Amino acid sequence: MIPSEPAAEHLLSDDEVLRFISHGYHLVVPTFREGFNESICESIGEAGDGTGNGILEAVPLLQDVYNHPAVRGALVSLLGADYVMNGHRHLHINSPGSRSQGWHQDGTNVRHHQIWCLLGMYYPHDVVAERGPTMIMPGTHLRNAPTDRLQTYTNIDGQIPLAVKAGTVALTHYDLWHAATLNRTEHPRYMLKFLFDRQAVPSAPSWAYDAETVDQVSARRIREQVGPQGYSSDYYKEWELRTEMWQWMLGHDSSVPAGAFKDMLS
Ligand SMILES: O=C(O)CCC(=O)C(=O)O
Ligand SMILES: [Fe+2]
Repeated sequence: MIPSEPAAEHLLSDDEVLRFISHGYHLVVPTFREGFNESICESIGEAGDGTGNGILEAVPLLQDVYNHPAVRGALVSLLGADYVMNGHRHLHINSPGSRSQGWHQDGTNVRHHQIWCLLGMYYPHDVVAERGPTMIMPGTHLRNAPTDRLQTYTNIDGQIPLAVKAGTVALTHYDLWHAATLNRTEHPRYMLKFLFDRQAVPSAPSWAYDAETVDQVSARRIREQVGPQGYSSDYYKEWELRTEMWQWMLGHDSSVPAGAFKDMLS
């Protein structure tokens, strides 16, 4: 499948982009051809663990996941039309009887509050709660955390297990806190992790921007409370960070040089 510009219907709305800014993730549920996810599972079983960055060569069909118009629509909306797939990717096999991972943010602990990199997690089979879903904590892409302390946290009020339907692609901000959970079933849980990089500071919205309703939508989303209810001074900081990220996405702030944060991530 040759990727082309996503049709307008596949671009995210203002509300979806703003929801990503406040929650740090967006789920895409593409409709694949009959038997597609099953074929991927079979090929993964044959390729086995240890393919590392070679998983795309081992299972070339995976390219169709990220070329799917609904997935491309979300990627273009969040990263701009010229985004690129990063060379790092990994098949995460969560085997029966595994233990939970500690909470973590991927990469070195240099965080930023723009959208330079997305983690794309594709699940080729249904993931029920018992089959070791990835746990995420919405909103934490704006919470810088010491990695050594973070891994000692256990259950957090508001955490969400990605118990999803086969074919789901979860796009998260690179800094979102997440962890694999224990697999209580007799079947391995597969997750394909691919990274996507933004190439340039936004100069204009790359999603389905609607000038008529955008102010109303943004006012609501920027102040939305994500995570545990109750007073926290962190919320005030978060509202500022969301405002800055939104202005940046709209193309109103070019003070961050292109690539400045990408260099830190690599
Ligand atoms: O397998 C998962 O659900 C998450 C794995 C993960 O986040 C990691 O190994 O960095
Ligand atoms: Fe991770």
